[in-house]
Amino acid sequence: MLIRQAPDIRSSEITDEKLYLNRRRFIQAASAGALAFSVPVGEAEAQKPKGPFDTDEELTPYDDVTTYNNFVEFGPDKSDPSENARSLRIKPWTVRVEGEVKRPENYNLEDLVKPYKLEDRIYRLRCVEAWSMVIPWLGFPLGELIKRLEPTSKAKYIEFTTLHAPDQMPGQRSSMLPWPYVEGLRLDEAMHPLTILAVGLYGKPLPNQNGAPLRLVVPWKYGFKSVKSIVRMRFVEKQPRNTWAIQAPNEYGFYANVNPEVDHPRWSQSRERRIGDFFRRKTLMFNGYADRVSDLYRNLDLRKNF
Ligand SMILES: Nc1nc2c(c(=O)[nH]1)N[C@H]1C(S)=C(S)[C@@H](COP(=O)(O)O)O[C@H]1N2
Ligand SMILES: [Mo]
Repeated sequence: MLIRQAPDIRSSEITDEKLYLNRRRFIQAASAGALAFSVPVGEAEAQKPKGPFDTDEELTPYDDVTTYNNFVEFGPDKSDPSENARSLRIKPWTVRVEGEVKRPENYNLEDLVKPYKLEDRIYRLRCVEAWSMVIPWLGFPLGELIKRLEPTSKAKYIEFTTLHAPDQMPGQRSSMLPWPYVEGLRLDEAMHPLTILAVGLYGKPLPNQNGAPLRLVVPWKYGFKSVKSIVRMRFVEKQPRNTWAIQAPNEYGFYANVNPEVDHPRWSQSRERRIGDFFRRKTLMFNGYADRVSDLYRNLDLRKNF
């Protein structure tokens, strides 16, 4: 269940790499999702990491990124989201911005995203849990959007909420988690340039199972912080409660910074399996982004604030 046979992964890796690297023309993605953007992914661009945070590690194949998912709204198993997420309707899509902010409004997704030149915005980032992947996200820094929305001086945190639509999300018809899924960030974490809102991956609009049409990506935190299919962003004074901390407060906290030195109550967090690899590797502090983000937590006991 957790890993497939190594040879299978290898062959799919080769196919996907080829597909990706040979995509020389502009991808007209308008018909595939809610967003009408076109992204040139040429051979050179694909091979050369160029963003300030890009890793040069091997990308996880597209097929794995889009079939090994956690999205409990579509079922508890890693294969469920890719099988069940077709029922999600992402057009039209509205994001409600509210709370301690000067420009509260219901934003049409296209309007929210329009100012960002997405063709310049490919982020090759690691994400981690018990398994890990390297994904070329397409998106923009959340901080740029926050500046545009102008939070008031009272805003200390942002709460993000996923769509609640049991007719489209079969998992929401059961009580596996308290719905809708909610996550939060401290404002300075949200403003950090490594925190991005993703609208695509591998040069294409996000597949539904990966959180279409808009999701968070916070690469130095465990995967559950990266909330999918966002319909609301609320600027608040107090630390929001987040779904997994509500569900299992002794196992999951608010911060969820990747910390190999602190065990989860039921398992070690010191190693991870990179999808496609046979052996586990050491998990790095802050998922390898410590030099970029550890300053955010100077005054925080990371053992207590997990
Ligand atoms: N709405 C929502 N967002 C979610 C989840 C979820 O169940 N529902 N799962 C989280 C967890 S635990 C992980 S590991 C990542 C997985 O993202 P991926 O499927 O794109 O790899 O999504 C996160 N975002
Ligand atoms: Mo996860």
